[in-house]
Amino acid sequence: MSDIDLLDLPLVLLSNRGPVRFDRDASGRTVNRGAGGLVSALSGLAEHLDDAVWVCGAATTEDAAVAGENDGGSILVQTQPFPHVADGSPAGPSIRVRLVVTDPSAYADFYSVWSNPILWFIQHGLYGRSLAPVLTQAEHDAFENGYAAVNRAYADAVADEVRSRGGKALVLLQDYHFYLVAEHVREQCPDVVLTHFVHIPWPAPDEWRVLPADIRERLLRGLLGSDVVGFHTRRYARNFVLCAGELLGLPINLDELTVQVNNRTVQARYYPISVDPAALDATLASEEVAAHMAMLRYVFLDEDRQLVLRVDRTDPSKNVVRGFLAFGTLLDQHPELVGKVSFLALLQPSRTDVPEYADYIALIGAVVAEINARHTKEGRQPIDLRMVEDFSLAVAAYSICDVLMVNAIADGMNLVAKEVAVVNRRGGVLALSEMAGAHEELGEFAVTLHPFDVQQMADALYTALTMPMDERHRRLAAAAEQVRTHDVRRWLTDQVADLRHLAGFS
Ligand code: ADQ
Repeated sequence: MSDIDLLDLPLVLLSNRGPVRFDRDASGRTVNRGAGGLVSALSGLAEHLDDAVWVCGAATTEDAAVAGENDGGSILVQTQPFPHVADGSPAGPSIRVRLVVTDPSAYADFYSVWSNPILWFIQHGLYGRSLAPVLTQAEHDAFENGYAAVNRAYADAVADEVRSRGGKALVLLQDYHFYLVAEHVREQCPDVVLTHFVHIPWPAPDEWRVLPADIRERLLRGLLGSDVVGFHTRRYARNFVLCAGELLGLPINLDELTVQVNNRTVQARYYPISVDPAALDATLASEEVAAHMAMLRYVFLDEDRQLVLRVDRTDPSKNVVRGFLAFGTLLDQHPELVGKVSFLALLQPSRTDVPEYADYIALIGAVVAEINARHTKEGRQPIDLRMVEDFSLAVAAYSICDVLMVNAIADGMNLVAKEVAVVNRRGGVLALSEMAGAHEELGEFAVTLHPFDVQQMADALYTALTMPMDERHRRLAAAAEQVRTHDVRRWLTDQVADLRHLAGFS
């Protein structure tokens, strides 16, 4: 990690969910590491540096207690061989963590009113618009007292950490929860070098007109406090620059993807996030995955049968309902496939406190029941819907599926497609939405899905299921090569290299 070795400035990270989580069980306080590719990639960076701190939200009561015991300051957590608060100098890799505690009702307005659903829905194009959203005084208040107030609290914590490091640091901010943070941090610490990475799509200017002018302008100006605003794809970066031009009237350069803000030039860049192939290979080699694989083969793949798979959160943006409608259409139009092809869906219930998400889960159940009633043959149901979060099971299914369906309405990247490309051993075909960021890298090896066109998706599934085996293996090998050579480490080192350049170190 040569660029990271050369990182001569302190590093301050900010994300809503952090690298560790404190809980309490019968034995007392417990410390666990956060899950997921993003946390492991950023943890690898933070562990590697002498002077780094990770600012994040106190997610549990015990997190808040730890923050209180340390007067809101940071604590040093040794992460290996097992996570624990370091006593003195740590004897292994460690991360300094600062847990930010905010007022619960402000946090609820920040998280469950503005971040999810309003920003998420706008950025994924999920509002039907004839009846939603309805912005009342309650939403205006939630913005001021929730989103803006919580952003200010996190910005103050970040600025405090920067000041305690002499006022100059590299700052990496993550995602749509914190669009107002960069501007506040820059006001307090003008010498910072700051990247804000947005993990979800950035839509064109007119989509943002759903929000009142004052709010959308504040969000944009907040982000423009950064030196670099990072996205997964060039399309999102271009949309962001267009927004700055059209909604704020700032001078922009669409070729160079820059925005002029007073005497500063803000750059929109794209860094496609990815997976950790070595970690996936290790998971694939585990006994747990082998046991799941044997079970899945027995249930779904005897007698030359085929398996279509999807693995998603139950988020309306993932388009699960239309995906099942397309599979139902496929079976209607190709009765010879009934009993020969199964659809396994591993769905992780998500954000069930948001009414639209709860309704969506109910709709998924109803559509599956209807298709299964129509096409059950010899006691075998075509769709196996499992509401489960089980990564080992998911990896086992990734490795043996014939087709992976990703038909998102919009998706910043979609890591599931990249995971399958790395671990599939059956010549699995990616059936990939043109609206997923991953399509820019993997589309040429995939069968493209149009997420609103159920007939097109049914036809594409048929193409994938009947594709000659050598063609399937050729495409899968090319997709795997693309992902292995563009892994999550590269996502991070490319950003750090750009920041070093901005900070004048190269
Ligand atoms: P997500 O919307 O959560 O991420 P995605 O990128 O597909 O979407 O990542 C989901 C992860 O959760 C994958 O690692 C997947 O294996 C796992 N997962 C999903 N369902 C599961 C289940 N039922 N059981 C076990 N594991 C499951 C957001 C953006 C994406 C972007 C990422 C990273 O919406 O577009 O790719 O952040 O930037």
